[in-house]
Amino acid sequence: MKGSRLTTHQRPHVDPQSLAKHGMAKDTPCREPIRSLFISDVHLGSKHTQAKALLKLLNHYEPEQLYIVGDFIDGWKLKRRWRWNPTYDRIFHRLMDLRRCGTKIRYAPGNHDEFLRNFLADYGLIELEQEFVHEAADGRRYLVTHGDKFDKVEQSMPWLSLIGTYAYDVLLSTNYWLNWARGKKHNRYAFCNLIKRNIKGLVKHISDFESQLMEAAAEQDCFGIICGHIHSPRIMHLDNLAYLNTGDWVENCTALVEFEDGSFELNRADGRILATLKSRQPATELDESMAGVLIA
Ligand SMILES: [Mn+2]
Repeated sequence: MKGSRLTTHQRPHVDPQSLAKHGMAKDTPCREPIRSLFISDVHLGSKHTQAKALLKLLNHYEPEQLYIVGDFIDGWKLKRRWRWNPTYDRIFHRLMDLRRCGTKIRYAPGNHDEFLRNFLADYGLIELEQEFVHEAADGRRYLVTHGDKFDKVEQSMPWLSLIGTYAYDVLLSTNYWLNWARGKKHNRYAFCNLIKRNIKGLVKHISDFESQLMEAAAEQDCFGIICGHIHSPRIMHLDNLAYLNTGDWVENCTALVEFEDGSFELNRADGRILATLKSRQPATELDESMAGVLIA
């Protein structure tokens, strides 16, 4: 145990501006110890990546375990055009600092960094696997995987997936410039979210994806699934199964945090808590005495 669990009200928000104001640069000691941190879909190398916001988040937390749940590097984009900047280097330096401080780093590659799937192994510094089973502090098991293997379009119609990727890029750019023209600073990708929520086929596609992943978790005797891929941060609890999607660092800037009691929070970089999942309640003394009566 590294630190006590703060309540939601006591917990400082991860407000990038306030972090900058208080001088949380790369050398600043970590501020908030947590049990686990899950991030996915950073897409380093894509022009829409929010790398600076991610760096601030990584500087804010001190996780015992860090899971990178795929599409961290956008190999598709880098292959077409090499785009790298100093913020990316600072992110890698921060990861190395975390490793030196004792954080276990586990990386499950996605479809955009699938070249890493040729190198699956435990390298000591980093564990690279197709999927992991994460045991939370309350004993619940979670299957951790990017999720593209359960994406029907990705698997059966890669050409459509590729067109979708270009369309998504156009949508992101359109959204960005629309908001720039309006002078809106907050929720820059609201238009993008609105479009995504209103395309019927896409909504069905997402719900199929979610239920398939929950089934996969149940097959492996897990309580829940932790994934990324569809850039839709969400915590859902259905039929005694949990679905936790960490979101992304292109549109939503979200990360999933596990605390010392096994509870989870889905946090946005601006400090908003999008959703929570309570830990499994320990059996109370009354429950235990009742169990004794029943057994007798
Ligand atoms: Mn993906």
